[in-house]
Amino acid sequence: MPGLWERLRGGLTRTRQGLGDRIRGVFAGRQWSDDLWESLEEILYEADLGVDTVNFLLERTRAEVWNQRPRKAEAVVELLKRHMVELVRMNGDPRSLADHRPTVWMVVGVNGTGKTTTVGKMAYQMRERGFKVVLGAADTFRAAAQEQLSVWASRAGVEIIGQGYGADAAAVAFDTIRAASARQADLVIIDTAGRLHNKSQLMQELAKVHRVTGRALAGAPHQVWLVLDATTGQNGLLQAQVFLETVQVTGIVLTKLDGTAKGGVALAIARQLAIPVCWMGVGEGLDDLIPFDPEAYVEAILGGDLNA
Ligand SMILES: Nc1nc2c(ncn2[C@@H]2O[C@H](COP(=O)(O)OP(=O)(O)O)[C@@H](O)[C@H]2O)c(=O)[nH]1
Ligand SMILES: [Mg+2]
Repeated sequence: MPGLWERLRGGLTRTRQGLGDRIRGVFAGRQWSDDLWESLEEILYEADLGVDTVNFLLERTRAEVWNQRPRKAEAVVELLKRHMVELVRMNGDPRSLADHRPTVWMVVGVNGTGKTTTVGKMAYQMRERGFKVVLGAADTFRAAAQEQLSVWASRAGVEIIGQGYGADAAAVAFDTIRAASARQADLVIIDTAGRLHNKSQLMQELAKVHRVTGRALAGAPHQVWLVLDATTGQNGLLQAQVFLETVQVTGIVLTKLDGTAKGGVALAIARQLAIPVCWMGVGEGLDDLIPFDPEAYVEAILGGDLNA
């Protein structure tokens, strides 16, 4: 099994081809000159960073280039990298568990972004670390939803609580937390629906799940993870907005980074949503969820080979 760094680098291959490799193609071995700004700007735009994020990063980099007057073009890339790392840095570690048990995580997002898959991967990872995990099947809108989560629960070797298709999602969340408390579990992860009959109904349901969760256990949910599909790039950010207005999202899971060149969208998320990206999905397997690390991420999209 390849290590975290190899998996991250592998998952971000297409993004690196669009960003790092192109920048190196233009900059490698060259002296810095101001007409290179234009090439840099163009490459960043094409990587789907968005106007605002590109301007933000380039303004900061420009100010430093002005002061430091680097000779080599590669030195400018190093300055840019530092600003990217700053941008995606998070405070503390939202992935660590709360002091008291159980910690409750709620997973939300548009249908098909990878919520259920992410819940399964998180469960596996936390169980591997020795925690007792219970899953709540609160996507009761689709007939097959609970079954899909059950498959992940058995793969991950954790328990699942559900009431089947059509049940009240908030009641499922409540039950799950009560059962997990009784069994002295460490972590509850609640999967939710991404689609109901209409958007406002979905948002009402999520708000209710959130509220009832807090009634089952004071302080819960401790984290609300919003799952965004990286292949949707900037559009995904627009979709995210409605979730942000409804539930207090505390961190982002960026999925499907494998097979897209839009992995730079993590920078745009940090800048436009001001919510940290905390996890990256790089495949469909149990092991394909990587805790986000700012330095490693920037090195993976812009860098040469760290291992070299
Ligand atoms: N390649 C890839 N596929 C993913 C990833 N995460 C989820 N998927 C796939 O996306 C599809 C939808 O996932 P699902 O978890 O059912 O989404 P949900 O509707 O949000 O619960 C499934 O086919 C998953 O295998 C990822 O990180 N990479
Ligand atoms: Mg699902």
